[in-house]
Amino acid sequence: MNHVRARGSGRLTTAPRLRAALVSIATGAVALGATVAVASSASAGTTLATSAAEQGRYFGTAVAANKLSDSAYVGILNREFNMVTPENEMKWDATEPAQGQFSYTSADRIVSHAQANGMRIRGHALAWHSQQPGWAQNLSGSALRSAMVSHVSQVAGHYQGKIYAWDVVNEAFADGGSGARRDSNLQRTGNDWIEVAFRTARAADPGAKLCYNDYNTDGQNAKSNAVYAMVQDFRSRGVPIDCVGFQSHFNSASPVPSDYQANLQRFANLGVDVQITELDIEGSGSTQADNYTRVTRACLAVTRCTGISVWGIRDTDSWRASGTPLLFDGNGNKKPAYTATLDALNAGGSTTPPTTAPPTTTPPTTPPPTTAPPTTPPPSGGGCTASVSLQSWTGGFVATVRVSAGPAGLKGWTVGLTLPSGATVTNTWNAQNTGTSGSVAFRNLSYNGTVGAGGSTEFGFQGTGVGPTALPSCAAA
Ligand code: 9MR
Repeated sequence: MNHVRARGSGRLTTAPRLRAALVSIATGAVALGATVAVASSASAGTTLATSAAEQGRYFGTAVAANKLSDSAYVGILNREFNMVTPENEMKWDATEPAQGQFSYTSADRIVSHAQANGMRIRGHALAWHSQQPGWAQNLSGSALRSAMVSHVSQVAGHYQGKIYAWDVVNEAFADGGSGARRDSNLQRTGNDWIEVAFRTARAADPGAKLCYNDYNTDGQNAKSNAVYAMVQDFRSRGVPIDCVGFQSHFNSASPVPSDYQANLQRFANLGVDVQITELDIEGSGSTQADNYTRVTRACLAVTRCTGISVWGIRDTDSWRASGTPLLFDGNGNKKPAYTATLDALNAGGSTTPPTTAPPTTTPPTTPPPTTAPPTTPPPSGGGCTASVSLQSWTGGFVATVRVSAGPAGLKGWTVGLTLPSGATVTNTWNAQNTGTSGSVAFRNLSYNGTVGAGGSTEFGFQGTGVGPTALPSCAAA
C-alpha cells in the first residue's frame, strides 16, 4: 500500500482522507486482495496535496480571508491543498494599520482554518516596498528602519511556531538589466535593510524557514543574478536565509523560461530550499496545461524544491481573473491545467542527484551602502559623543544610536552601553557588537568609521527585555 507523509512531520502514515476511503472500501470488500489494489490506486494521486505529498512536496494556494465563508471555495481548498499563503492579510498595511497597533483578525482566521485542517502556512510578507500603511510610507531613515524592525519582530513573533516559511523580504530588486536593488523607502534606509530584516525574523521565530521572494527571477537574468549574489553573500556571512521563493507569474509576454529548472537548481546549489510561491499561468486548454506540466516537473526534478503554491483557487479568485490563470474555473471545475499538474505530480520526478556544475558566472557587485549626510550640529568637546533613542514594546526594544564626531573628526569609534539585567542584544546593524548583555561595546564597520569633523553616523540594535537607560560612552579609535 502506498503512504503519504503526515502534514507537518516527516512521519510516514496513512492520510486521514485515504484512511476513511480504506475503511469504507474494506467494509464493503470481501477479499483482502481487492481492498489493497483499490487502495493503491487511490493513494497514487487524486488530489494535488496527496499527490505532492507522495513526492515529499506540498501543494499550496493563496487564500483570501473573506472567501472562507464561501463553501464552494472552502470545499476545494480543504480537498486539494495542504499549504496556504494569506494573499493580503499578513502584509504591513493589514497587520499594522497604525504605528504600534497590530491587527491580526483576518490573518488569524486563515491561520486557524489552516491549523484546523492540517495545512501549513506560508507567511507573506514581512518587509516590502508595496502595501505599506500610509504612516510607514511617510517615514524615512532611522525612523523607518526602526519601524520595520519592530514590525518584523512583532508580526513574526505573533505567529511564532505556526509558520512553515516566511517571505521575509519581497521584491527588493529592480526589473531590467541593472542588477540593482529596487529604489524604495526601505532601500534608502541603507543597503543592509534586507539582512537586518532576516536577522530580526530569525530572532522572533527561530523555527520558521526564512525566504527571499521575487518575480521575474524565474530564469537566469540580471535580476535573478543579483538575487543569487545576495543569497551567496548571506550564506557566506551567516545571515540567516533558508529559502528563495520564485513567484512564477507567467503569461505570453512573460512565459515559463527555458532554463526554469536550471535556475531553481543553481539557487538550490547555494544550500537553500527553493519554492514556487505564486504560480499562475495565463491561457487555457492544452497550452496552459503544458506550461503547468513544465513547472511541476521542474520542481520535482530539483531535490530542494519543497513545494508549489498557486496564487488563488478558481480563475475568478485570481488577481488577474481575465487571464484565467489558475487550475479551477469560475464554477470550481477542474481545468485541463489541473489534470496536467496532477498527472505530473503522480508521474514523479527524477531521483537522480543533479550533475550540473555550479554556475561560473561572476555575480554582479552590489552598490556600496550610502551614508546619510550629517544632520546634527557638531558637539563642543573632542573625540565623540553618542546618544540613544529607544522604541520599546513589552519584552523588546529597538535602539538607534547616533555617534557624533568632535572637531577632529573620527577614523573609528566604539560606543559602550550598559543593558539592564535580563536584556539581550539579538541583532545589530551598522556596527559590530562585543557581548550581548551587561556591558556591550559597539564598534564601527569598515564603511562608517570615518566621520568628518562635526559629522555623525547612526547604528542600531534590537534586543529582548528592557532597553538601555544609562548614558552611552563614546571613544574615538
Ligand atoms: O493578489 C494580491 C492582490 O490581491 C493585491 O491587490 C496585490 C497588491 O499589491 O497583491 C497581490 O499579490 C501580490 C503578492 O503579494 C506579491 N507578488 C505579486 C502578487 C500579485 O500582484
